[in-house]
Amino acid sequence: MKGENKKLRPATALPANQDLPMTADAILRDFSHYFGRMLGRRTVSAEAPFLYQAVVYAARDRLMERWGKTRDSIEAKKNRHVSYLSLEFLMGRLLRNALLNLGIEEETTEALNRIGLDLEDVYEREKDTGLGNGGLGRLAACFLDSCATLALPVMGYGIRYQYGMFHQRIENGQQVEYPDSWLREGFPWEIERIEYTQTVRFGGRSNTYTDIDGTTRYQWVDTHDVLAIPFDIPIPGYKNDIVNTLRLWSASATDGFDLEEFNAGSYADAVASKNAAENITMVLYPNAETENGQELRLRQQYFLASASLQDTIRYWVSQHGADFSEFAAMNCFQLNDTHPAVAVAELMRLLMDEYGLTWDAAWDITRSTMAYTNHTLLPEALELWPVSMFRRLLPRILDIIYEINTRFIAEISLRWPGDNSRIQRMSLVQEGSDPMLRMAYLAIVGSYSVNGVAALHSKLLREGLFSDFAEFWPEKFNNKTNGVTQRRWLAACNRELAKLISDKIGDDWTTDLSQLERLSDFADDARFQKQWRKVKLNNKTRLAANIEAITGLQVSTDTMFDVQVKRIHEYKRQLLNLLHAVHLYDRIRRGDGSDVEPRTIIIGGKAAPGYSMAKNIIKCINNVARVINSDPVMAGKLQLVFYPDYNVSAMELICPAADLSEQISTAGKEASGTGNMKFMMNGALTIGTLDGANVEIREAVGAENFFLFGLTVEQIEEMRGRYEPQAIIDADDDFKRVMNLLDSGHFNRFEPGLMDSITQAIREPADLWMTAADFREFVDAQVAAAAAYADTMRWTRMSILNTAASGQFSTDRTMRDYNDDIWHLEPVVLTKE
Ligand code: 26Q
Repeated sequence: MKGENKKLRPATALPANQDLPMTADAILRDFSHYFGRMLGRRTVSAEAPFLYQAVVYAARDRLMERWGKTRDSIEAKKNRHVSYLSLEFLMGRLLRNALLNLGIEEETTEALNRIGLDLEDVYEREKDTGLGNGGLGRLAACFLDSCATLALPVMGYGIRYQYGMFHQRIENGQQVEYPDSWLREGFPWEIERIEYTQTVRFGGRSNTYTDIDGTTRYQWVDTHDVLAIPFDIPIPGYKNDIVNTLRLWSASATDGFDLEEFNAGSYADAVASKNAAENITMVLYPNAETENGQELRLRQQYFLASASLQDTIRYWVSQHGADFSEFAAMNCFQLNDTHPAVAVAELMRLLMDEYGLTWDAAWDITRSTMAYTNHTLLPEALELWPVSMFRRLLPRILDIIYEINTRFIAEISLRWPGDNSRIQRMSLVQEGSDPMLRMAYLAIVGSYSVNGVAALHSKLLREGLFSDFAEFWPEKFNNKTNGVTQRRWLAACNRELAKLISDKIGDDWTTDLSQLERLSDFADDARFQKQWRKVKLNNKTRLAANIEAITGLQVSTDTMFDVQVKRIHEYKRQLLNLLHAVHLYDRIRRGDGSDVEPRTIIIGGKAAPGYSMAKNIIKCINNVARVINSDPVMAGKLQLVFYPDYNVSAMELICPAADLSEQISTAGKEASGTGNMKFMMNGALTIGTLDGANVEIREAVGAENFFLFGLTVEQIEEMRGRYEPQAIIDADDDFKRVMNLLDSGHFNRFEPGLMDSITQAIREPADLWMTAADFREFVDAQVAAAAAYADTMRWTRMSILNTAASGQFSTDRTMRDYNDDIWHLEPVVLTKE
């Protein structure tokens, strides 16, 4: 019998299962099977998670078939493919998107209706997968949707944090963080693939030895090893039967973990010490760009990089043996910011130490497979790691980075002999009493492509932050303007608008967003305008109900919904928005509000737990909101809402309901922004500075349909050193009154000093964000926006034109651009059985 078994080929596929029918009948049958037989439940109640889980399993079966076929087709063709390495994938909920992309939303609705259930309630039962902080993480999620839809063989690699982005509650106006235990009730989308477990090493020391050919080789010994266990999540393309993979790594202790360090008597302590290994993937860092340096964070980064690269190499060797001559032609690693940049050195290590390649061969491969995307212009946000920490945690990786640096400096010296200051500027090591590794420079030196995320951002990278590198390697630098997926951010989140659009121009826009242009023909069509307004009103009513449910506030849908939702950060200038709210309050209170257009100002976002200024801003917004909302004089004119626990699902409710989108960062600070695109697509108008992708949004929609204000990047730079905010305040009566109100304690009667930090920041000549400089133009732009809103026909026209012009902000376009210039992938063609 044993002999018989051995004759089986090790990887024989089972005969393909019959395709599951996509009918309501079949879905209901499978739902009942999972609910009753697998989950073992009898009575259906919408509150319990089981109902939702059984629906997921029924959908997942259908994904599973397509997943297998996609994998087979990729393997058969030996297609080139991309690994997208990211510490964050902010996926949000998955069910609605999966049903939409599978094309079975109606059938599933019907199936559940038959047993008296509502699919919308089931959707609401799903927790957000909050494995990201904000824009960068959500961008990765939109990329995955578009790659699957374009049939591009792209696999996401990330970390399966046990705790995702914290939940925010507002207690006494202050942010309080609560853990996000999103896995507690189980996560039915994932498949644990223990067969692809990898081992990641930490600590120990680097050793040299001479091999049989007399070559000096390196060994990393006495390490503390941690297992990386992959969990796969299916990523369906839109109605194309493609299912790609998001692979998330979870840390687990090896059986021998630290056992040797304990004597026999403390066996229980030794087993308990497994925690140290498993901590690596315990929690997502909710940091602001500028907080750096936690050792556990470095462990996470290396853990992701090493496990993912080993996984790719394992697959390569299974297909090609240990011949790496074609590896670079078939693989690309896209680094989502510098967070996984240690992959540059880890790939070198694996190729040299594990597979015996020479430095030059390994370096050729590394430099032609790694590509780096930068997401920030704030110089203080560039990642630096202490050399000392690397030496302790990743000694062999440090050797390799030093060697990369030595050779790189030799290259610079050849081009600019004797230019020592240039060498110091460009070195991967920032010298000092505590020398630091510059991860962005490692990423640039080790990559064949470096891109920014909006035209302005990429230009500023070349001219500023990375100018030395752009001078050395101009051909590496390029731009890839961000986008968002219209499947989630229009088709799924705004079904009523989606239907109105499809009724007018057909539904090709779901995979070709440029089709939306055709809406501009109807911008002045009175009947269409009326329908357009009706949809917006319904969405506002839906959001108003949600706001009332979570805050108790009743907001009036007869007002302009003026929205700013995003992480709280000084550069995003929620404070400028607050100053405007106080200004409107002041006008109305003084009886000067007869021409103030009624508004509901909605602000939402989380502050990094250690970012005290951001937390103060939240507290101040809440204090001002309480005064405004309880003043009867404001009734019907002005409301201010702080929307708590802002996340992906909240945005799905918020962006369809917004009239005005606040994109008011200090010019030159917001790399791109992507919320701006979601709002535009859903017919909101933008009030914004010339920053990030706002520049391209304004070009696309036309200056007359965009409320521009504020200093340009050049003017901001020009003003530094001679900025006098107090003089600006003194010269502006409106501004003076706003500051007087804030100073007077009007918003903090029983909390003396509360407003001091923000009023000081505004008056600070060294204020990096120059909030005061843009106050007057911002207020004037708001007046222009209010006037436009008061003219219903004009506003509706502008709203339609914004949606119509949003075509280029689809991640389908972004992914085509990445593919044309960086990846060069062939779309997967599904092979017939
Ligand atoms: C840093 C140190 C330690 C731990 C975490 C971090 C960390 C985490 C997240 C640093 C940065 C981030 C996220 C950055 C981010 O979201 N950037 C945004 O990326 C978007 C997509 O390109 C842009 O649209 C935004 O402009 C940019 O701010």
